[in-house]
Amino acid sequence: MKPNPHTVKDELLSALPKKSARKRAEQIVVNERRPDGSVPEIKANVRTTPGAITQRGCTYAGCKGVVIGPTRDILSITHGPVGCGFYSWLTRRNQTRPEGPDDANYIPYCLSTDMQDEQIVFGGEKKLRAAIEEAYELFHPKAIAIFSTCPVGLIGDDVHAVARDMKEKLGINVFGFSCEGYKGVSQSAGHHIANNQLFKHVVGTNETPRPENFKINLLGEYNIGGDAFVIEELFERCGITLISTFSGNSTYDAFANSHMADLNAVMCHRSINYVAEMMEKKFGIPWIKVNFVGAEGTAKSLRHIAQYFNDAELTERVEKVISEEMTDVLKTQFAVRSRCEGKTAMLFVGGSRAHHYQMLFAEMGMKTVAAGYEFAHRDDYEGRRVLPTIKVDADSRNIEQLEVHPDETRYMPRRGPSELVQLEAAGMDVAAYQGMMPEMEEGALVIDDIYHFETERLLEIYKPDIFCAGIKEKYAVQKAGIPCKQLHSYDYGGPYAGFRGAINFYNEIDRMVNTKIWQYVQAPWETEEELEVEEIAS
Ligand code: CFM
Repeated sequence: MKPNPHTVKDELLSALPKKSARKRAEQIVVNERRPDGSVPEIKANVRTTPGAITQRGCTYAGCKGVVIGPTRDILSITHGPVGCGFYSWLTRRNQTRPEGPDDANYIPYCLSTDMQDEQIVFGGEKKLRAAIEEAYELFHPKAIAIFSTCPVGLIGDDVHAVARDMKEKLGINVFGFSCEGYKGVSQSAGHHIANNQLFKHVVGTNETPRPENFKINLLGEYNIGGDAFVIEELFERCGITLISTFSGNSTYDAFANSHMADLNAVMCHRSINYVAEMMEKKFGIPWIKVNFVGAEGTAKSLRHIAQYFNDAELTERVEKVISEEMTDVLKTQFAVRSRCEGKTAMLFVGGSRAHHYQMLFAEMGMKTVAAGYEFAHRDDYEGRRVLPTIKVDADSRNIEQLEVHPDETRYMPRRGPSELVQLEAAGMDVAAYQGMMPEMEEGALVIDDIYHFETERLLEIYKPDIFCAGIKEKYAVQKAGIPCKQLHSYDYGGPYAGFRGAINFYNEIDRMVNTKIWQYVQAPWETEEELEVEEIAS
């Protein structure tokens, strides 16, 4: 029997003390799609209840790991005790492809100032300076980025002053990030901090003209498991020029030159919407939301890009690529549907994938019965139309909000107001994102910042055919006899983006939900033998 989501919600809340339950209730929502297109309000981007086991990461992780980490030729130095650097070293599967033997790639390295008690007491700026000089001598990079960890903020080291001095001394770009782990309620704060500094210190610093046609930036695609490689290849076949990707398979120069693009295509809205907005304001580059997860999403996104440039030849090439790819996609879809139709999935991950991957499951005939984000904001759930109603709390106010104005010489609106209206009339959302909930079924459970206790209860109540989360959840889920697909790292698989990625995903999930292995999972304490031992003991 299908569980009643309202009863499930009450059940999840019943474990909490009254006051906590009242607060938590606002973060658990049963989805409705109202006639005016709105969805229920959900509380998001707020502190986790102390004591709850959260899936979240820290602000440093969002800045150093997520946004800047995938860029191969910015040398990253973690200013702090060695653990922060060590444990964030190569833990995300952002791949990169240097163009030749001379193209720098620092991703395999881990650089840390290794702060000791002495620096905590007397300050760490001197050691940071020495570390930057040493790193420069060793690598001669184009740019160095410094990332602050919790103690740096607590003792008040001025990483920005050090960066300014070293920039002057070394003659390369050096910039710092005040991304102390505690700075926000989750890694989301780190995204914002990374966006700000990239925008201030890098974007627009390389004026090399780009004579090509159909120039775009892809924002919020991090090349996990090679996703960006698939998308890059699609663009190339379509004749779309990719100036830069923020930041999968990216380089410093590409960021610096990114203001030459005529369109920003935003894949992960949560992590990079700030750069999109700031580039619009400063340079006049419009942005649209795209999604290259799922064959349908990929086709739609390519079509929207073509529509934006409004060129017959581009449109023709895009249509040709789509039809070439769709034959195999549909063949695999047909095959897996016979085995997967009607099966159920739950997705609790990050700030954008819990939405995007529902599309892939739908293409296989599978239903998402519950989903949620770790650190998304209300606009990622309900759509950007709720932005004016989002209350700015003390935690958000803590993060710098850059004031951006049109550039005196370089502001050039790529599309006039009437052209933008036309694009919107043709079904394109310019500077808009509809959010996850309007695309979820009525009655689906939406849970923000899910607690581990809730994960376990959901597994027991719904017994979904697959649960998608990360490495911290994976083995607990599998011990419950349910397969877990990691949507952060792809379990060492992928790519899952684009058409070929979709085929990969269909096949992988088909294998996972149809294997018989899980019905043999039995915990040792569930066997008779164990019970007997227990009886003797009692
Ligand atoms: Fe964006 Fe990401 Fe995600 Fe994200 Fe992430 Fe990631 Fe993610 Mo892990 S940038 S919000 S902070 S799509 S690392 S590539 S998988 S939680 S859903």
